[in-house]
Amino acid sequence: MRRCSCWQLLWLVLVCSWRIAAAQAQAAPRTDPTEAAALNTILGRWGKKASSEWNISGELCSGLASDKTNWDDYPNINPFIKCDCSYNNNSVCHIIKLRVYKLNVVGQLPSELQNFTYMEDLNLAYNYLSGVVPSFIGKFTSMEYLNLAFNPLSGQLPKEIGNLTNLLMLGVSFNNFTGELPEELGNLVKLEQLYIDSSGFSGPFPLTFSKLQRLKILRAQDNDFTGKIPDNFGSMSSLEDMAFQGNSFEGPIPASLSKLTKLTNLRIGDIVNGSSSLAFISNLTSLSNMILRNCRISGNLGLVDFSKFANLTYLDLSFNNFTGQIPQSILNLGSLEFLFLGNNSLTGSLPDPISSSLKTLDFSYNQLSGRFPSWVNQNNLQLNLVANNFVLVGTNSSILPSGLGCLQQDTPCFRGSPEYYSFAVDCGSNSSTSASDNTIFEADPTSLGTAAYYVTSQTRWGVSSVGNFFQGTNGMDRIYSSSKHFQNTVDSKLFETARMSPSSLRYYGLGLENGNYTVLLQFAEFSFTETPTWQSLGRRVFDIYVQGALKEKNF
Ligand SMILES: *[C@@H]1O[C@H](CO)[C@@H](O)[C@H](O)[C@H]1NC(C)=O
Ligand SMILES: *[C@@H]1O[C@H](CO)[C@@H](O)[C@H](O)[C@H]1NC(C)=O
Ligand SMILES: *[C@@H]1O[C@H](CO)[C@@H](O)[C@H](O)[C@H]1NC(C)=O
Ligand SMILES: *[C@@H]1O[C@H](CO)[C@@H](O)[C@H](O)[C@H]1NC(C)=O
Ligand SMILES: *[C@@H]1O[C@H](CO)[C@@H](O)[C@H](O)[C@H]1NC(C)=O
Ligand SMILES: *[C@@H]1O[C@H](CO)[C@@H](O)[C@H](O)[C@H]1NC(C)=O
Ligand SMILES: *[C@@H]1O[C@H](CO)[C@@H](O)[C@H](O)[C@H]1NC(C)=O
Ligand SMILES: *[C@@H]1O[C@H](CO)[C@@H](O)[C@H](O)[C@H]1NC(C)=O
Ligand SMILES: *[C@@H]1O[C@H](CO)[C@@H](O)[C@H](O)[C@H]1NC(C)=O
Ligand SMILES: *[C@@H]1O[C@H](CO)[C@@H](O)[C@H](O)[C@H]1NC(C)=O
Ligand SMILES: *[C@@H]1O[C@H](CO)[C@@H](O)[C@H](O)[C@H]1NC(C)=O
Ligand SMILES: CC(=O)N[C@H]1CO[C@H](CO)[C@@H](O)[C@@H]1O
Repeated sequence: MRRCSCWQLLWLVLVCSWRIAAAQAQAAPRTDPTEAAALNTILGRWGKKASSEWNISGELCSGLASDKTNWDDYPNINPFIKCDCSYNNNSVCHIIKLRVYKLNVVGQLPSELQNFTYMEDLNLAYNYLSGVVPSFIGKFTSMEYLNLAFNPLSGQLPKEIGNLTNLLMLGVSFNNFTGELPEELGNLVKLEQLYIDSSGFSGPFPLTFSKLQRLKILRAQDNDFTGKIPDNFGSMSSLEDMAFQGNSFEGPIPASLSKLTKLTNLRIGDIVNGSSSLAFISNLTSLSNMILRNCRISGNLGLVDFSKFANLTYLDLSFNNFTGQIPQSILNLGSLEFLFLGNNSLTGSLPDPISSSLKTLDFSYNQLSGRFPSWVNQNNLQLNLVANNFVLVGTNSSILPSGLGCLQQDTPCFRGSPEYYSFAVDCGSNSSTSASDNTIFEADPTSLGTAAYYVTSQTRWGVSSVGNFFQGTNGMDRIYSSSKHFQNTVDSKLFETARMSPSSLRYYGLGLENGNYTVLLQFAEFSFTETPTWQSLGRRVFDIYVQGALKEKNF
């Protein structure tokens, strides 16, 4: 048996080598020498070598780099290229794709790149490329996919980018640009996806975007865009996914958005002034995720008919000015899982019954009243009812997390009989910690989900957390821990755990004597590194309120 299989092997080897010989006799196509030299220069300067699957030392456009395989099937060959070898009667190869992805390359966008005049797909995302995007970027007129996301690129985005009229996807999220978006972006009429989250842009959004008739995905969160959301956005009729939170747009939200009936994801937030109405959503019935948080929207929510939104799974209308009752039509939606209505002026009592799909209900900070319906008991339902006017006496509130009585609108417990002068919390910690000044920081170990609260057994303090990491990984930890040693503090241990909340996190001192208090909040950063890597890009930004008064903006 053994001998036999050896013979077979030998026979195969012979056939194969004969085939290779025959192919080579037909004169294999050669990589354009200028492009080959440019690539070797670039990768040499960046100190990047190819994996063994790609023959970088010899003919660049050979093997997997030149065949018809999809490079997405070989994510571990990185850096990597793809070539088109059909030029000059199949004798010349041009490099049409280049990826140097997530390799923490430190440097600038090299001028040698401009020799790749046939480039269709350039992916340099997740590195540490600094400096400006050179205007020669406009020469890549064959480019379809350009991804420069997660780099510290700076300066203005050059207007020449508008010459890339074959672009289908442009990604520049998580960079350090300045200035306005060039209005020439409106020339990219084939564009289907545009990612400009957290990239430093400011000023008004260009009106020319209305020309992007094929644009499906527009992500522009967390920049400093100002002015109104252009009224002509309603003509971007292919839009399916639009994300605009974390800017400083003025209201009102343009009514023309009502024409974007293909939208499945709509995220607008943090509108700075003006007042909007919710009327524009009435025909956006394909929506699956609707986030209109902190948008200065007013009106009677009870009069809005949600029954047409059959596919809605996520609805966040928190931090607005809605009045009226919670419409039964919301709670009946068969697909709805997350509902955030906190911080409005909703009145009335909780409706009955609710859809079994619901997992998270946030009604905190409204003027709801009455008793609790039976469903508050529903298995694993996340339910935040703090800061309302519910009737607790005579209600079976034992089914709810304890302490709700102390967390109603006018903190009714301890009225007239305060007991405490201080409290201290080690956020997210499993055990209490004595700090160097002998303050005892109490443990705060309770896992709080998307809409939850609790009050300690001594009713000394409580905490409420609301929000969901949108499309975050399941079970994303809300208590963060680190074994890092923190400098500049003698109480390093206090910083080893922290709570994270995607929308609002509130701590309450209960039963405190009247008087003036000193509030000491201590923060440490332990997620973004200080290394020259893409992991260092970004920063956590939040506002701090004490007793309802804004103390720090974009801290
Ligand atoms: C590539 O382009 C640059 C700028 O046009 C040029 O200086 C360089 O010599 C070219 N060739 C190579 C191999 O980089
Ligand atoms: C790599 O390319 C060189 C030159 O084209 C060739 O001689 C060599 O056999 C190739 N190696 C592999 C592993 O394909
Ligand atoms: C292209 O190459 C083939 C085979 O190598 C040859 O037969 C044919 O004449 C060439 N055509 C041209 C236009 O050069
Ligand atoms: C981003 O730009 C600012 C100035 O605009 C600079 O202070 C900061 O260091 C830059 N960040 C990075 C990561 O380059
Ligand atoms: C490229 O863009 C610039 C600035 O937008 C423009 O002046 C120039 O004519 C464009 N070049 C081509 C070849 O389209
Ligand atoms: C909104 O704020 C901008 C800039 O502060 C101001 O110019 C504009 O008039 C304001 N609009 C309204 C409706 O208050
Ligand atoms: C919704 O569509 C109907 C029918 O096309 C139209 O009459 C109505 O004005 C639209 N509503 C909004 C808010 O655009
Ligand atoms: C909901 O989604 C399904 C499946 O994607 C689709 O067929 C249906 O048209 C959608 N409904 C609405 C109201 O958009
Ligand atoms: C929202 O309500 C608050 C308090 O009731 C009020 O001061 C504010 O002007 C309202 N904002 C809008 C946009 O209606
Ligand atoms: C309160 O609710 C709990 C849990 O559902 C149940 O066991 C208990 O019997 C209820 N008590 C009253 C008085 O209804
Ligand atoms: C609290 O501080 C304010 C302003 O500093 C002062 O006017 C007030 O008297 C203080 N109250 C008490 C009870 O100390
Ligand atoms: C009661 C409460 O928290 N109200 C807040 C609701 O949201 C607006 C906008 O963020 C705040 O200004 C209110 O203080």
